[in-house]
Amino acid sequence: MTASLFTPYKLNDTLTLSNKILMAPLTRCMADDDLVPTQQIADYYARRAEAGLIISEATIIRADGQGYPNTPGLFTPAQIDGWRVVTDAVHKNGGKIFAQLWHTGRVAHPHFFGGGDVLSSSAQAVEGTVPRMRELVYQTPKAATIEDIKQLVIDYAQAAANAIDAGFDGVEIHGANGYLIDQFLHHDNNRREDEYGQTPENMSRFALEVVDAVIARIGADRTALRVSPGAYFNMAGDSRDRAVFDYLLPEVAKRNLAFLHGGIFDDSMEFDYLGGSISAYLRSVYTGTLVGVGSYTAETGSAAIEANKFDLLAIGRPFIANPDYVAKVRDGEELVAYADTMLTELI
Ligand code: FNR
Ligand code: 8K6
Repeated sequence: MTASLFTPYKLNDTLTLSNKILMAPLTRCMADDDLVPTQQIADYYARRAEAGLIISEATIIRADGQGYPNTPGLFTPAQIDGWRVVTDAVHKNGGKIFAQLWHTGRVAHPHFFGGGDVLSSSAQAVEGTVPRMRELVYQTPKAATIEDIKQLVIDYAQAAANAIDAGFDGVEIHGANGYLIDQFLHHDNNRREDEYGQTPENMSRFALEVVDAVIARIGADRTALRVSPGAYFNMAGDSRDRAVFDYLLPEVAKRNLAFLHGGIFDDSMEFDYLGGSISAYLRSVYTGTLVGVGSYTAETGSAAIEANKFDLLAIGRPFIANPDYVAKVRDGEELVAYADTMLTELI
């Protein structure tokens, strides 16, 4: 029933995965106060090295990208050294690991970085308060200037270079879930009237500039992208968003990235303006390797791969509950059910 997950998968001439199960990026808020990953975090990832590829928890590219407590960074020498301990531990156990590069945009809060502006595509605040820090109300962001945008692109590329320096096998650019890059891709947030707004080409410009800058530093073989064409988190959907992704994704496909990854919690969710689920929509517009995700089991994910709905399966919450997820699936052993209470500990 799950045999299709256990064959190797060649991403490109640089990287071959030993199986088709990816560990999805999972924020754990457990880095130390300098946003350095700890030895406990290294041990946590090392226990999961049997995954064909681990994608790290979202990792901020610079200080003003932080929106949650104790999320790790990749912009100081100490953070790079801390991640090197993680990647060494994963490699020692025979695994591979990509860093997920993150800037939360308007979901950032100055509480975490000592004050200053919160940047986004436009001055549209996200509603509500910061999870786990309920007293913090999100503030209205500053619309990034052209100068700000140029610097952000440079900082994504530098974080990618830092990731390689830290021993990662590659990076996944976090363009999903309503964070900075996604804030340019949806009309709910992007109200710009310059070359970064209004048309699909303009709204895709920032995402493609980041992708191109990262490729220039570390190579397309080691670069991946996660996107949420259906807005479902930190953002409202708009039927005009479809045209943005219809333009963006074939452009991304031309760049021969390692893979494209959907960003969604439940892939059975259907979006009217996309004509169906996230994976079905991505498959229809994107020609490269596609990672499916969102409330799959090994059985349903394997069946979806056999039906050619996507190529690789990312597993999130079950990997929090089962460090030995891959071995359990392979051996047909029962899995421990995930519960939110497990988030307080790194098992
Ligand atoms: C997530 N998810 C997530 N996504 C992402 O791109 N970067 C991240 O850092 C996180 N962090 C995160 C933390 C926690 C606690 C959860 C539950 C989820 C989303 C995750 O990668 C995945 O898309 C979903 O969890 C759906 O997959 P599962 O859990 O149904 O297999
Ligand atoms: C405290 C840090 C958390 C950071 C990342 C995101 C994790 C969230 C977990 C729950 C989120 C829920 C969202 C979504 C909607 C689902 C619709 C099917």
